[in-house]
Amino acid sequence: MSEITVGELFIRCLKAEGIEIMFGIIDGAHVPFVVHAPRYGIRHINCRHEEGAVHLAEGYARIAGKPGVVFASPGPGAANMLAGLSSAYAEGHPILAIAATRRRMTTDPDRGGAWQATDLVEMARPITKFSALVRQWERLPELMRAAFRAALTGRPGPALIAIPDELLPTRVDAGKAPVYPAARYRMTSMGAGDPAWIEQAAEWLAQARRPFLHAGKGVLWADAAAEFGALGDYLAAGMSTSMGARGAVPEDHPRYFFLLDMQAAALARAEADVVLVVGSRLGEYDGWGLPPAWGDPAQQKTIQIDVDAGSIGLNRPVDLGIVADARSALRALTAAVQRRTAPRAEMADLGRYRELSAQTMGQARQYLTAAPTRGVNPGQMVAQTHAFCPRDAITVLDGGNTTLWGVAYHPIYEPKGFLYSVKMGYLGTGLPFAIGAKLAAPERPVYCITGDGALGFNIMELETALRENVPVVVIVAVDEGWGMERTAYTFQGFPPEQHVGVELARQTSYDLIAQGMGCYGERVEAIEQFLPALGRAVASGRPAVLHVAVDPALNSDPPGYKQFRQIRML
Ligand SMILES: Cc1ncc(C[n+]2csc(CCOP(=O)(O)OP(=O)(O)O)c2C)c(N)n1
Ligand SMILES: [Mg+2]
Repeated sequence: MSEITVGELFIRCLKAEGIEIMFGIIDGAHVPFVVHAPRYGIRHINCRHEEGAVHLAEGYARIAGKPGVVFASPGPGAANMLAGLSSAYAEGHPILAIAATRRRMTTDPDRGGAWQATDLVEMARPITKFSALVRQWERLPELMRAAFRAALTGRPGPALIAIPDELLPTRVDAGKAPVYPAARYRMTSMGAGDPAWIEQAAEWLAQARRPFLHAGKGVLWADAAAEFGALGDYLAAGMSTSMGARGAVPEDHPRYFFLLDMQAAALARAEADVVLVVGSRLGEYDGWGLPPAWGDPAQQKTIQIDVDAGSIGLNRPVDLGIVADARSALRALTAAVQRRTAPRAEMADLGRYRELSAQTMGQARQYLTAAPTRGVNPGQMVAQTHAFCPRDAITVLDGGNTTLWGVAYHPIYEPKGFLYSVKMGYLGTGLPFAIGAKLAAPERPVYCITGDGALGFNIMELETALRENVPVVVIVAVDEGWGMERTAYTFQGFPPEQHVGVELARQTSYDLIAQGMGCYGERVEAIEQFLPALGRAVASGRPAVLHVAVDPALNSDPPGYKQFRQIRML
């Protein structure tokens, strides 16, 4: 008999899934499992808030292409995780949340007056794909498999496992609850889909005069950006991506249509005869895949490829739905197209669409040239960041209007080069996403462009970044307020003296907060100071914060504000 603790069994279950890193805040209850992590080659990242820890794990999961693991203490610690899980659930990112609970005698069910008794399993249910309490240690491996299976099958998402603290130090016979590798307990690839349907899709695409391809985040999750682009190039098709999948097609590609280039994208899609949608549910920011943002589904053929059967035909009717792994399916589809037709040289009417794009770009440029009355034009801050960072940088956006400037003036060129809380607009995710991303890809530069309000939510994670040696660069646009809400008041017709609750203290120095935590910090008051400061921030080799004083008036009137509202009214 091989005797180990349930805590060690827990770690073995993580190892079976290939977990190399986990996030969280320690509690005495966790000691029996965390103590084994180093021996199994699992690095623990000690965070400063459980919500932040989930965001770190989410940023990590997106870039690493692996589940993010987070643990939290009974009661408040695990409750703090829940807000973070709501993000991962909405965004469709796999997180395994582990919550210790207090002894079952007092908490299952709550006796009344018990220490740290919170019904985490029920609270997590609507924001996870699986949520369960481990009542018998013998079922631990099985429930862990169920959690990973749920998190990683179909559209990914979070799962929660709760475990009573008295179970973890218990010594047990490991032979009675075998642990085996991931490939033996869940689908690791959905394959290329039904070959007959791939042939049908290839037939339509080969005959199409105006094919159009749209990529969702599923393309990134399947590592299929190269295959997506190859098919688009072979067909000389127009291409677009969802907001979350930005970078799946380099945004300087001649046949790429940006989400906020709304008129050109809508027209190109409306005039297509065959539309291929890969790894996207066509949600709200995609205009639901319907007119006026897209063509009439009755007049065009729609092919949809998705790993999740439940996402097929969800928002736009399809003519052909293929449940498959995006990369395998795109490879098979491209080969089948190549057997039918020669590569196409040109996209019909590209010039006409590009005229519309140029008009939109022209309008956007006006914002860049506006002179600030004090501080910096936030658009110039973003444009200079863009010019500075290499093509393979990972850019993280956070904040209100700051994100609109970021979206307008910072094209993304590489897959997995862009992180933003698309489904939630969840302030405070930026810094933790950036740290998680850098942990997953230490060789790629990571820049977080954030509002001052947004940075405040999880700013203590700078200490995490310093301690764990994760040099991310944070560029904070300081307009001393919740800028987007100033815009919302103005938009609704209220003058500045009626703007309740939008001001933040002008005394706050984010550069000094960073320095106070041992990070690099510098203040920028004029645009000429920006690039040299950015260079020094990167050269410091430490986590860095550039406090950029932006003109509050300019920041209250960013490009794209109306378009963002407009999209959400379709
Ligand atoms: C967690 C969370 N709380 C509140 C909001 C509502 N909200 C959206 S934008 C915004 C203002 C953001 O201010 P800041 O981060 O400073 O960026 P700015 O608009 O000033 O550029 C607020 C409060 C939200 N989206 N998320
Ligand atoms: Mg602000």
